[in-house]
Amino acid sequence: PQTIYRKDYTPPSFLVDSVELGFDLDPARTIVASRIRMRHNPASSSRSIELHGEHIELVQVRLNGKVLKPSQYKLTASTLTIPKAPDEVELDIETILAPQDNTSLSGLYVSNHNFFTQCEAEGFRRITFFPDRPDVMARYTVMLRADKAKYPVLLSNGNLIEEGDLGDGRHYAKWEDPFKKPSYLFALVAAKLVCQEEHFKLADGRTVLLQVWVEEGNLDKTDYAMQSLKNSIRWDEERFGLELDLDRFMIVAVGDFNMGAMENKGLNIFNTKYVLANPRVATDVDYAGIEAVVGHEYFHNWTGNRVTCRDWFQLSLKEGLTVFRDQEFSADMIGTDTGRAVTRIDQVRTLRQAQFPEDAGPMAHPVRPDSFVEINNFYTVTIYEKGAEVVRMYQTLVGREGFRKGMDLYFARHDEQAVQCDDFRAAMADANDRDFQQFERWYSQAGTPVVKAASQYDAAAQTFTLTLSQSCPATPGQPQKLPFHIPVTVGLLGADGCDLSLIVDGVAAETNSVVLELTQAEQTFVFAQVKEAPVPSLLRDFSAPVVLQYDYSDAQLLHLFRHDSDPVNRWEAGQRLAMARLLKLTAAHAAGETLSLDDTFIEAQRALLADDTLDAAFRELALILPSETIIAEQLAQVDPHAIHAARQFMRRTIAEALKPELLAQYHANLTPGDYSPDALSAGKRALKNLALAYLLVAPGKEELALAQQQFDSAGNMTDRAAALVALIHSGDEAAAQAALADFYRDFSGEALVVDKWFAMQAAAPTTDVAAVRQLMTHPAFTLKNPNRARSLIFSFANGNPSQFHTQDGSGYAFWAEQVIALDALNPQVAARLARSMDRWRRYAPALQEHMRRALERVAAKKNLSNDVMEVVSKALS
Ligand code: B3K
Ligand code: ZN
Repeated sequence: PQTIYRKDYTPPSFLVDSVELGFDLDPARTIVASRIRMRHNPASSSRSIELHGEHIELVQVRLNGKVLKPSQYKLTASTLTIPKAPDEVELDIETILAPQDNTSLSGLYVSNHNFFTQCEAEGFRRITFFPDRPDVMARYTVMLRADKAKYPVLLSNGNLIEEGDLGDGRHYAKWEDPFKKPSYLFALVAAKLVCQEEHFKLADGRTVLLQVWVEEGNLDKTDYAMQSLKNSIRWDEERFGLELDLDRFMIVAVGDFNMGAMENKGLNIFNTKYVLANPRVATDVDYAGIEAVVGHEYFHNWTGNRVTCRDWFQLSLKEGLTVFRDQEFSADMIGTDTGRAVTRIDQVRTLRQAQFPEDAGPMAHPVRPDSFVEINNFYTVTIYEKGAEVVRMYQTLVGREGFRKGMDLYFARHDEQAVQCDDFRAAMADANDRDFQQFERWYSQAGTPVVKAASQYDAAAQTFTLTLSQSCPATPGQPQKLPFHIPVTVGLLGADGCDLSLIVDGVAAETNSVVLELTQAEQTFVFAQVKEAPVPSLLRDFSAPVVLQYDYSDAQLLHLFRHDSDPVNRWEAGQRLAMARLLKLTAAHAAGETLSLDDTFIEAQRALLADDTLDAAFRELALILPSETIIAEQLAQVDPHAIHAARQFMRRTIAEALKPELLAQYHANLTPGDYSPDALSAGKRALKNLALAYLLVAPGKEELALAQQQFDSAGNMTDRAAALVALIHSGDEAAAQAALADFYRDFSGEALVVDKWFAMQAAAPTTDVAAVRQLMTHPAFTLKNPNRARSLIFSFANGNPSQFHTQDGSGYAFWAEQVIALDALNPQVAARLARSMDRWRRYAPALQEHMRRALERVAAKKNLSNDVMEVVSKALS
């Protein structure tokens, strides 16, 4: 496989003014006629037309009306080149494809008898020959023709300008997109679907048509997606002054989809998981996911579509920014300060669970990568979540208003252009008169920076001196790193728990927190008029995606855990207290010692649990122990069984010690009445269900009865699923099996709920490889549907460490088999599963050996996709 480098970028030789596409849709033989008007790009020295095309049959190509002979062009498995073309060119190209055989779900494919497309990043070339690169932006007109009874709904980007019958049982629809766009934003849908629709008034007075399209029978699950879409439109108007630029905006749900959703211009296509919800089938987490993803795809209309990426190395330009926007949207929708903090804590957990490990592993890459083999492998937590952190840091450095000024300048400069991350950085710098030269390293250097803090209090001088130093571990291809520009938000707590007022390096801060800018390898900041020895609250609101090290004593952490005015750091103090204990317990277990837990931690948890002045959602987060994955990341050598045993011990000890409080909270946080997914109610359910989970760690009859009762009488999926998980983890195998059978019987017709049913079992520590293999024989299981494959196989490999990493290596052998089987169907999904082995070098030697063999077995497979090959060869290198 060939590596593609950012430094090799060259401008396109020809620019496209317009594209007319005609589709005669047939699952076995779809004919695509394309007319492309092109002109030579003065910025290019090449005169040859370079088109991409894959897995499609070329029927004919005409240039300015004349049929080209095969000698007049060069056709390879992935390109069509026409040398020495004139300045102005009209190309007519006819291709044939078989959507029903397309199991990769990239390009034009069939899902449950309906047609859908997915073109990002490079799927358009599976439909027709085209300069399939994001810096070629053109206007599209699309004519769709299909059987009317089978495909009554024909959709594409933009506006419907004509529709009618063709006489032979077929009909047509013609769509025109008024905006220039890159090919990756093209979409069509030809399907038997129904829609919920609404006319919606924009801030500028225009009325637009909003539609949510789903399969018949799912119409009762579209309300929340529609509501979220309307909220998104309003929010972008208010927060960023950005308006919907089309007369019509459509969301379409499809059951077979590689990722969450896709922002095609005016025609967003969604995984059903992020559209369909009603209280019976969807959990609070599902509702929050729908709000976030509907927002995310809608916000792409400006950050991604109107202003797009010059090349795929700039992917985070649109993804990091759009994730930041959807995060802010979700936070603003809750509206309260703690609500905002709760969303922030969730973001930090995701970073630690997934992004920090990526940044420390074989696939580590900068937010703006320098090379890749397969771009689809780079839709990563680094590009998305770390990218969002980078955008957030601008806002931390220049403030909300300054950030808005930067955004305004970005759109003023680059509307309808394909640009680079540097252009965004320049807009932020210029609008705020700031120097963001050094900030560029956040884009070019991979790895998670480590910030070490040390402090000294001088009682006589009343000064508090904080020394911050930074370093960043080596990552593949980057042995040495230069200092980053790191905003470190700091507050100081007095003995009474209140924030002290701050005077830093002679300047009085306006608020209780100050943003220190760490730009050197080491820097010292002096706080003046500090009347008492403070406890520093460092990296408030997680102001930078770094690992912060400070030698806190337990007493200091307990102080922060009780009093910090910054809820994120309050939570963080609890995590630090827990982590220190988990690491000790893990070592003790490995050494065969008996385990014990001190009262200090338990008492702190007891006080927090009973503190009704705190939001339930916050208390729930503060009570969750760091995950086994996050614990593993702290260790030079990972023993998954010791980690599991340590964490389970700690859970059991807490559960036993806090039983009365847990029961009290269980009952205090019931949410009777009609279900509502709002943050307050969801927070109560989360705390109540966490209490239930704890009570079921080592349950007696009463606790089992409580879970059973909740399972039987739950009025919503959040409570039902939580009760089922609690029963599965209770150790009462009979109760678990009975509940699982009931659940399946009640929900076998709901694909997304069946996914949950598989996922819960896959992640249970009682489920071993043999049990997963058994589940694969269930009639509802199929590898072909990505959601289903993820629910069982990914949940096992990534969510059940103590069973996946068994001593005999059978988990890894299973992994290798499934990667290979998936690769034959869907390389993108297979490559995601391949990532489960990223951290193999950190495991105990015996496990490592099994893991290496499993990786080698995959790497040795003939005809492996580039997708999987890139992942396993980087892991092995
Ligand atoms: N832009 C798409 C992701 C496409 C992934 C292609 N492998 C969804 C999103 O980020 O909104
Ligand atoms: Zn996105």
